[in-house]
Amino acid sequence: MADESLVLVSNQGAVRTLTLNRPAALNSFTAAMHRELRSALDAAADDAQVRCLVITGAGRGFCAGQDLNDSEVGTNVGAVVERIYKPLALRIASMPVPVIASVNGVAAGAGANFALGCDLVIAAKSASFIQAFAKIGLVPDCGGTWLLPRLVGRARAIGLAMTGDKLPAEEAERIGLIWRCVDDAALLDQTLALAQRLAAMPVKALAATRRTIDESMMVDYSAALSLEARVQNDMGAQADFREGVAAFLQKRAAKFSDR
Ligand code: T3D
Repeated sequence: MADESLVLVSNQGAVRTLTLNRPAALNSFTAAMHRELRSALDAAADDAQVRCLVITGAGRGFCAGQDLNDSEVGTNVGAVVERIYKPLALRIASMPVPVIASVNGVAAGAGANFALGCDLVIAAKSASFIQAFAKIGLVPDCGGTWLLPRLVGRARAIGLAMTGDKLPAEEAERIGLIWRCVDDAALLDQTLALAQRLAAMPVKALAATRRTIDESMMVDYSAALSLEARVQNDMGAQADFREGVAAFLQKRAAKFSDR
C-alpha cells in the first residue's frame, strides 16, 4: 500500500530527505501538509544525527504552491501568509544545517519561493519555476519579494513576478536564480552527492555562513565587516575550527562534529 503521509521522511546517513507527497495535485500545500512539513522540519532541526536536509517532491512536480481547493485555508489570504508561509520561510532560513531543494518538476507560486529560500537549489532539466501569483491576483509570497530581486536583480524579479511566465530550469541556472540544473536522470544522485558532501563539512559554520550573508545584505559595508568579525569570533571558538586546522596541519581528513 502506498505511504499516505503527506511528507515522506527518509535518511541516507547524515542526510535527511523530506518528500512532499501529494503528487496528484503536484504536491500543492494543504493545511494538513503544512502541519506535517513543519513538524518534519522541526524534527530535522532537533536531531543531532541530521547534518544536511534535502527537500523534494513526489511524482512529476516539486510543489504547485497553495492548494487552491483546500477548504482548511480560510478566505483571509494575508492571515494565511502570516500564520503559515512566513513561519515556513523563517524555519528554512534558521535551519541549523544546510538545506537543499531538489526540484524534480514544476515549482509554482509559494512552491517556487519555498525552493528558492533553501540554501542550494538543484533542479532537473525538465523542472521549471513559475511566479504564478499574478495570474490569480496576488503578489509573490513565501519570501518571493525579498528573494527574487536579491537573486536575479529588480528587472528580472519584476519580469518573472508580473508575467508569471514559466522559467525553465536551465534558464534559471543561467540567470543565477538557482545553483545547478542537471539531467533528469542525474538529479537524485547529484543531489545526494552534494548533500553527503555538505553533511561531512562543518555544518555549524555553513549555517552561520547563510545567516551572515543574509544579514549582510541589509547593512552597509562597514557593518557587514563588523558582522563577519563577530561571527568569526564565535566560529573560531568552536571545536570544528580546531579540528579543521589540526586536520590541515596533520594532512588528514577532518572529522567535524559541531552542529
Ligand atoms: O491562501 C492563500 O492562497 C495564500 C497563499 C498563496 C500562496 C500561493 O502559492 S498562490 C499560487 C498558487 N498556485 C498556483 O496558482 C499554481 C496553480 N497551478 C498551475 O498553474 C499549474 O497546475 C502548473 C503550471 C503548476 C502545472 O501545470 P500542468 O499543466 O503541468 O498541470 P495541471 O494539469 O495544471 O495540474 C495537475 C493537477 O494538479 C490538476 O489536478 P487534476 O485536474 O488532474 O485533478 C491540478 O488541478 C492540480 N493542481 C495544480 N496546482 C494546484 C492544483 N490543485 C490545487 N491547487 C494548486 N495550486
